[in-house]
Amino acid sequence: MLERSDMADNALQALHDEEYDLPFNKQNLNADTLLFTGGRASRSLDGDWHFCVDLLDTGLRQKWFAMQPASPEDRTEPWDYDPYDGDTAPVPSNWAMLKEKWYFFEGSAWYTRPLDMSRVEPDKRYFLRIGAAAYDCKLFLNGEFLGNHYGASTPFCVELTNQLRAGRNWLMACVNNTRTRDRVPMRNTDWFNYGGIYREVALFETPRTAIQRFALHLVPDGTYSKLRVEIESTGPDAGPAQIDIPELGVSQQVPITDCKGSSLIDARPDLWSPEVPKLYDVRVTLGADTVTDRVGFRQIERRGTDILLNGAPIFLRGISVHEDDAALGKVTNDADLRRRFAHAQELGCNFLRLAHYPHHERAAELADELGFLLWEEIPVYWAIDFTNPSTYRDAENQLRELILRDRNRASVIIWSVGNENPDTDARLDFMRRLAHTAKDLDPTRLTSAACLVNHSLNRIEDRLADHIDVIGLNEYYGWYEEDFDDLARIGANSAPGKPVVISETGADGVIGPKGPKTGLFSEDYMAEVYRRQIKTLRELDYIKGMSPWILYDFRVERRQNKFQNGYNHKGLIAADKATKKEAFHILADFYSQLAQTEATL
Ligand code: GCB
Repeated sequence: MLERSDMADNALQALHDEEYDLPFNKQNLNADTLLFTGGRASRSLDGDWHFCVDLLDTGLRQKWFAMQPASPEDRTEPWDYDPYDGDTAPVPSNWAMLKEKWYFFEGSAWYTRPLDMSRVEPDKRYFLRIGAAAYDCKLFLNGEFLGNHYGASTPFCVELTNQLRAGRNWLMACVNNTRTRDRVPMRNTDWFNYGGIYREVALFETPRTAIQRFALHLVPDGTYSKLRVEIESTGPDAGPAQIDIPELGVSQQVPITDCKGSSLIDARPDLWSPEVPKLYDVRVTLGADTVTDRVGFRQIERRGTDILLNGAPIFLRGISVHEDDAALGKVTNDADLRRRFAHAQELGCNFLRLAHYPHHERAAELADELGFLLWEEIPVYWAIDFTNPSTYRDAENQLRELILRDRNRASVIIWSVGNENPDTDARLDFMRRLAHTAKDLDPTRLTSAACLVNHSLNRIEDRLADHIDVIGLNEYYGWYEEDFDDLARIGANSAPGKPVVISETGADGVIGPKGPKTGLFSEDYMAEVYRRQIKTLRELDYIKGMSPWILYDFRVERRQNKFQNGYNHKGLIAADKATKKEAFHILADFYSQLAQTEATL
C-alpha cells in the first residue's frame, strides 16, 4: 500500500505523465504466444467481473492494478476507484449493451476478478486464454503487468505459471476500444465499435511440455491420399509426438526436433464437402500432453477462372454476415450461430462471407459440421495507415492468429486480407505482404480481398489482383452507383484471368410502419435491386460466386437518417433475426435454380 506522502508524489506524476501508456504497450501477447487448446480441459472465468469505465485513463496513471483489496475503513489514502468493490459486468459482454450511458463509450474499462487456486502444481503450466477483447487488452495478475494484446477479434493467451499462487489471486484487465488512425481497423468503419471482453475467458493447465501448435490437412496434390501434420511444442523437448485418427486406421509417430515436427501420413479419407461434411476425430499426444480436434479433409484450388472443390468446379452461393445482435452486440452463442446457418440453409447457400474481421471460432466449427464453405477476413478495411510499420505488424499478427486458430477447419476456403482499400503503392505493398504471409502459413487455401474497380473505364482494375487467388468485387449498382448497365459493362470490359466473387451487393430496405413504401430505403426498391442484379450476374461467366450484403440488418454509428436510426438496413432479414424481406425470397429462388442446374450438370 502506498504511504500518503508517496501517494501524493504518485498522484502528481499521474497527473503530469502523458507517456503513461508506454510501459503497458508491448503487444507481447500475439500469435507467438497462442496455445492450441482443442480438446483441453479448461476452467471458465466467465461470469461477473468488477467493472468500471475509465475515460481519462486514470487507472493506468494511478496504477489501480497495484492497489490491494481493503475495506473502506481500512484505507488510509483517498481512492478514485476500488477494483475490488462496486459495479460488475458479465464476461463475455460488450459494455455498450449493458447501460445506456456506456452506449457510445470509447476508452479504457477495467475488469477485475478473483482467481482461486486450491493448489499450484510445480510440474504444471497455466495459461489464460481470452477469446476476444476489443481492442487493446492489458493484463495484470496480483498487481503485476503480464502483457497486452492488439486486435479486437482474435484470441490470445498469457502464461501465468510464474505469477500464480495457491489461494486467492486477482486478475485484472484494462480493455481499450479507442478508435485511432494506426489501428486495424482504424477510425472509420461501417460497423459498431463494440468494446469489452466479449468472448469466453478460460484457464488452461498443461504439463511442462505442451503442444503449442497443431495443423493437419489433406496434401493438395490431387491424389487425395496423403495428409500432412505439423506440430510445435513449448517447453523441454519431449519427442516424438503421436497422432491417431482411429477411423482411418492412422497411428503414427511424428519426430520432434527443437520443438518442431511434421510428417506425411498415407490415408484415403472420405472427402469433406457441403453435401457430405465428414469429420474425423484426431488425437495428438506429446509426452504427458494430449490435444484433440475434429478435422475434415478436402482440396480447394483455383484453375483459370474456376474454383474447384475436390477437383470439381463449384459456384459459391453465399451471403455475407456481420457478428452483430440487437441485444448482445458482438457476443454470440451456439443458438445464435445455428440460427444464422439455418437461415443460410433456407436461402440455399453453400458459402458465407464472415465479414469484416474474425468471427467467433464456433462459427467455423459449426460450418465444418453443417457443411458450409467460409470466407474469413481480417479488418484491413478502407483507409488504414498503410505507411505505418506498426499498423502492418498489427494486421499481420491478426492474420496469423486467425490462421493459427482456424487452419484445421475444412469449411474455411478463403483468407481475405482486406476490403475496399485505396489504390496506393503503400497499400499494394502492405496487402501483397499479407497475401504472401497467408500463403506461406497456409498453402492449402485461397487468398482474396475486395478489390477495386476503375469507374471511369468501367472495369475491375486492381494491382493487388496479381497477388491473390480470387478477386472479390463489392458492387452496388442500383444503390451507390445508379446505372445498372454499368455492371454489364464491367462484365464486358474486364477479362480477369482469375475467378471473381461478388463479395458484396445489395440495397437498404427498411420494413415496418416507419419504412418508406417506395423509392430508396423501401423494401420494394431493395427487391428490385436484387432482381436486376441477379439478371445481370447470371450472364457474367467469370463470376464464380456471390455473397450479397448482408444476412441481417446491423448496428452502426454512421447511419443516422430517419429510416436508418443507427442501423445498416441491407439485411435480407431485419435486426430481429426473424422478419424476412422480399429480397430474401428472391435470392433464395435464384440459389435454388442454381443448385438445380448444378445438380443436373
Ligand atoms: C461496403 C462495405 C461494407 C458496408 C457496405 C454498405 O462496400 O464493404 O462494410 O457496410 O458497403 O452497406 O455500404
